[in-house]
Amino acid sequence: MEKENQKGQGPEEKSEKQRDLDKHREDGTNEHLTTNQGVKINDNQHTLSAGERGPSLLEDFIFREKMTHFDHERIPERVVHPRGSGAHGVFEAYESMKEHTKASFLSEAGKKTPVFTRFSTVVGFRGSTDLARDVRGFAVKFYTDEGNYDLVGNNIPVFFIQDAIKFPDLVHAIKPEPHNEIPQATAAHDNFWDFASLMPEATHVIMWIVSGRGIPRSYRMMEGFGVHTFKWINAEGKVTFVKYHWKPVLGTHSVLWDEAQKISGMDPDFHRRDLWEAIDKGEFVEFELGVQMVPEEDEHKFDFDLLDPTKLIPEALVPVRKIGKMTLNRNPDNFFAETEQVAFHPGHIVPGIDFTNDPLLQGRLFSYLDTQLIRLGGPNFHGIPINRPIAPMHNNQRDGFMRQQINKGKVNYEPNSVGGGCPFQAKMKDGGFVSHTEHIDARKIRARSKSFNDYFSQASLFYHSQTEAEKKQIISAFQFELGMIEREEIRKRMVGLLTQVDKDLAKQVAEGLGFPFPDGPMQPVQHGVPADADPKDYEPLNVKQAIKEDKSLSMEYTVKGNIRTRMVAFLCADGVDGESVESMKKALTQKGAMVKIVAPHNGKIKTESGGEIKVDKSFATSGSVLFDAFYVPSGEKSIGTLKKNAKAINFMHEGYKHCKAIAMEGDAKDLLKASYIEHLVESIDNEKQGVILEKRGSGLEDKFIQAIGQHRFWGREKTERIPA
Ligand code: HDE
Repeated sequence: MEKENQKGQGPEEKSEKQRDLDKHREDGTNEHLTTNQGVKINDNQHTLSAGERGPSLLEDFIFREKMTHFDHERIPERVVHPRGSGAHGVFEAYESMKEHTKASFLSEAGKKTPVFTRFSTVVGFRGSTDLARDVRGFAVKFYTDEGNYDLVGNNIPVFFIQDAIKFPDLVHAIKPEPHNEIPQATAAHDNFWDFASLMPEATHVIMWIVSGRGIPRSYRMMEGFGVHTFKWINAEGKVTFVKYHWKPVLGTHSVLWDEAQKISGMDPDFHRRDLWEAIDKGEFVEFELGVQMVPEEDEHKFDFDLLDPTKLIPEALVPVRKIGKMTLNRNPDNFFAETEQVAFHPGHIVPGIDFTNDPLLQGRLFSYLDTQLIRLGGPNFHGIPINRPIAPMHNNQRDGFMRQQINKGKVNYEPNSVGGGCPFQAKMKDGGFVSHTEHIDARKIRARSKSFNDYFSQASLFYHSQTEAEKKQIISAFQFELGMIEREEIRKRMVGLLTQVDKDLAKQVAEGLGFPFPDGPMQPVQHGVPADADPKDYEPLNVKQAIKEDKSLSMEYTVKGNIRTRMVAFLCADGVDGESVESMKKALTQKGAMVKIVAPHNGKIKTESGGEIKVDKSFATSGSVLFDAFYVPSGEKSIGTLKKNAKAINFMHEGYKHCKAIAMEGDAKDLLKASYIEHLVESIDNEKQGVILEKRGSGLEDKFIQAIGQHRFWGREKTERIPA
């Protein structure tokens, strides 16, 4: 058997990090089974025992080693973001950013830096569904030539809280409740909404989570954000504030909540599988890195505080400048060794980049190293292959559990003369890291600037920037989330907060929850305040945003027309017209879409002309929610069989209800007669609404490709009446 050769980077293209990892890669193909000491094992089937029916012997070092290792296989999962998926790749700078930062990896056009990226959900445990309504983590480790730089971001640009000291409360409130560990991977329970309703600063992020952003279509189709404002420093010491953005080349897309719930049952690894399969097929994953730059002197020009992590800078005010591209092109060889053991830390920065005084970021700088100590078992986690920098590493840190490095020499202190002063400090001109010498003259206090008290204006901006279809989803998401809680007073408090965002939104949510919306004022906004503080200091500021809406906040205006890696189901049965299958398949795959044959049974189906087609999925193991679009090829017998198959009919109902592109060739449209959607299809302008009913040769393929590129057709009427 040949040793496994990973798809992705060929040996000649291998990055320095890949060559570094190669030293640790192990492949047992054509090798003997051995103990950890390298002793070849002759019998892996039986424990050493006293006779055939006698007791096992303690001296069996082979058994003991194997069992002991197994007994210790588990490590604690991450306290947040435990479920994730990772991939290797490369970052390539588009242009030199030297004018603004001395960071070497951004210093010249075309410069390449290896990366490892991990996407994650936040709340669910390691084995939970990918489709939870949640924030997604988007953490990138750049192995730069000046040391590792970690950009540990999320797919939502704002956070729940303004101060790190509230993080344990937030996480306790959102995780399963402590007495019975219910519910899993969801915020839809009393504790979270109780907390949120008392933390008005969370309102903005909540608006994002209840929108489609909380249920992405794919890790490859979501934006990423650094969230905090960071500082860039150039060689002259000049500061520029930056906000980071990752823009997916395939656009930003989501699923609907009804789909998310069903996918969670059918394929809880949906996002994990999607990422893995795309890379495995050579469909590498691309994100452009963008920055919003604000000169230091403009820090106070905005009607919000740049240090407040519950605020974004609207793109309409400061455009995003695209400065490079990340391409994820290689799956990990081993999930645990790489994806589980990778240790991100916002404190891993390189010269040219620095922190701001965002109080959330400041707290994170403590938490990440602290958590790795328990999660990865000690202070030497930087020596685990996936975490090691490619930049040389020398210092006087020594010992500790699982030390990998063999530090040579007599000297382990500094200053020293015995070792000639080595390793020596680096001058700034030689790349030595120097913190930005910000002037601070302050009293020690526990308080926050009043400029942080605008809790609602950007939540309103977000809501008002959504299309009608997106607003509808937000309203029904609130109705679901708040409908799941038991305490009426929490619901009312939340609706009270929503009145600050948009009255009509609050009214519709209240209606769905079944309580009358008060004509008069709702109860005042409540907030956790320090014991001796004056609650007036926490009252919301009434800030008017400079703009009323910003298109970049709606997903409607994302990239369209690209159907690469979109999943299209072909509904077929015995007797299908083989040419109808082949010509559509050819047209779609030429554009990069993925086609799966879905049929009543696994194995093969026969075509009208006696040929055979391999089935990818049976109706028993599949469903419309796993696809972006579906096509029904012609073939009288095939259509006749599908008509009698309830799962096939349900497939169509769901696809229609979820506003996906549909194509039916020739007599295939007869299948509509067996469905509930026949009269709905009649009442709409089919093509405009993504239902293509044509014969081959009349532009069927092109029209279908165009429709898939539109992703969803919100104008379909009465979809809520479809029994699916
Ligand atoms: Fe994290 N966060 N976080 N977080 N976070 C962790 O670190 C923490 C925050 C983010 O794929 C933990 O290694 C605090 C914001 C990602 O391995 C922990 C606060 C953002 C990941 C931790 C925040 C993030 C983490 C758990 C508030 C977006 C997964 C395991 C002060 C900008 C990284 C670990 C991966 C993971 C602490 C808030 C992103 C406990 C205290 C804001 C993507 O250290």
